[in-house]
Amino acid sequence: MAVTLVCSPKFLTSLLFYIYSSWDVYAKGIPHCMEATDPCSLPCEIRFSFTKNTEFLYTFNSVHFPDYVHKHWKEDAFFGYQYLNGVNPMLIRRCSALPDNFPVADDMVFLHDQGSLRKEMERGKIFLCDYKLLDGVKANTINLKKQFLMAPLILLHETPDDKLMPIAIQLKQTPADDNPIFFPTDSEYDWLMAKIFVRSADFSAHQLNVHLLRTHLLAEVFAVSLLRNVPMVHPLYKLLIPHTRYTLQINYLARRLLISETGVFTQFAASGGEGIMTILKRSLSSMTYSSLCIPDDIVERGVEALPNFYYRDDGLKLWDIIHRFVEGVLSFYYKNDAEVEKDSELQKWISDIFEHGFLSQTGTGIPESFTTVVELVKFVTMVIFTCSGQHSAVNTGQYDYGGWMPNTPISLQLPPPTTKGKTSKATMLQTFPDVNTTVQGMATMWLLSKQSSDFVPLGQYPEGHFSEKIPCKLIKDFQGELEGLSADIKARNESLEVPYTYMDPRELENSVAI
Ligand SMILES: *[C@@H]1O[C@H](CO)[C@@H](O)[C@H](O)[C@H]1NC(C)=O
Ligand SMILES: CC(=O)N[C@H]1CO[C@H](CO)[C@@H](O)[C@@H]1O
Ligand SMILES: [Fe+2]
Repeated sequence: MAVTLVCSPKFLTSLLFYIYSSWDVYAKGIPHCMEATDPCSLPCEIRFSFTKNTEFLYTFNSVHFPDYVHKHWKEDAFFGYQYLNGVNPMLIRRCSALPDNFPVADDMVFLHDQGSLRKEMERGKIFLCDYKLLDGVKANTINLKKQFLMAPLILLHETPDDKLMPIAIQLKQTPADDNPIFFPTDSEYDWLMAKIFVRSADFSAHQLNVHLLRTHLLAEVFAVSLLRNVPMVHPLYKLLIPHTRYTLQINYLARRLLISETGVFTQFAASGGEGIMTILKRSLSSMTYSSLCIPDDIVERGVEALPNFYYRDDGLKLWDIIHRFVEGVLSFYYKNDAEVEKDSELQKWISDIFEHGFLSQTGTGIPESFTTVVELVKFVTMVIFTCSGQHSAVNTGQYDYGGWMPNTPISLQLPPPTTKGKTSKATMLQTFPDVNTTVQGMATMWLLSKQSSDFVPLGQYPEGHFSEKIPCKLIKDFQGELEGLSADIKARNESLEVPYTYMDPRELENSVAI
């Protein structure tokens, strides 16, 4: 159905309407975007090629991963696994003290013979996922029916056999008699329903915060600031422009087709409507620089030692490879910190990002200016990593994990159980979204997960912006290192039941292009 929508002649015409040259405010409290009022003015460098246009609109491909999910979606181990290697690996953190609003007592949980909850917490084996971002968000109305969106808290245990198992779920933030804490020892459908409400909350938190804001909208800010402030002959332009390919266009489409008043997300997701802006604003105000830099983020979340965390393993290696490349290129052009400090175009680039992307919030830790080469290298590494590996990690698996609806319901239409022992299979089926809502969600996730044929993999620079010998050599080295990582990931995959490929450099694009 979403496909019919995108194929309409009106949509085709609208594709031709565009401009990028100014900042615009789509909504207060979220990053600024390009101004999009006028036709045809995107330079071809950043416009979709014809192949991509037609493909985005018409092609189909089959993906079989949803069959695997169909088989395993009810399993606790698979539920835990998705916090590491599913589409949202960004939420889980080590739990060293229970939050006050999540009163799980030692004797409530069963820890596979591993002693008390407090002991396991001290050993660093207990993890928390907290969806407080969704607390009090007004849920949508779909097909004239009120929808339900929870703000759950989930406690997970790393078991001696290296599994990550959910041990307690509370669906609302405030403890109360009608807000029970669910356990795996509850009845089959009480526990399953609790997990379903978590998966549905994860859909909204992932799509709006982790995917839209933290990759798409940021990538647009980096790109618009580059186009506005940095001339084509500047090394920063040459280095970053390939990492902005198609980004402005895909974001224009996302605003028009997903989150506009008639957008698919607005109409069919539990957080559609005013919920979108509430969540985006809260997400932006809690977004920090360190959380965008994977080496810092992993340490801050205390997840350095979690087993089977391939997002982390591949992501850290990818970050290092990008960092070495960026360091090589930028230290070729900037011989000392003073050269960074007095480059006014570079300074304008970062100050525009600070102002229009992070709305001048100093608490984010985002630099307002650059004073050293080291700082510049780190920031540019973050930009390339966000536009390539990070976007792939949170984008590519959307249909894999969302293609079997019960694993990722985009909305739910009955409230969760308020007392135990009353939920049945019939309640579960009535809680799932209407078929027409499901179809819209699945068609969209399918479309957004597929790779296009004019895809440019990370580190390939067909436009050849650099001509000097040293940068060209650095590009070759970069490509060689990426090949090596790709080979390592392939070899690792051989022994995995579910291969993790979202950070394989061969499989990911230079830019946020879908
Ligand atoms: C979607 O399905 C629901 C429930 O079956 C129905 O009431 C509603 O009219 C349908 N909406 C559309 C637009 O077909
Ligand atoms: C999905 C994927 O890329 N799987 C690959 C994992 O590794 C094995 C062995 O190299 C390949 O055969 C799979 O295709
Ligand atoms: Fe995306």
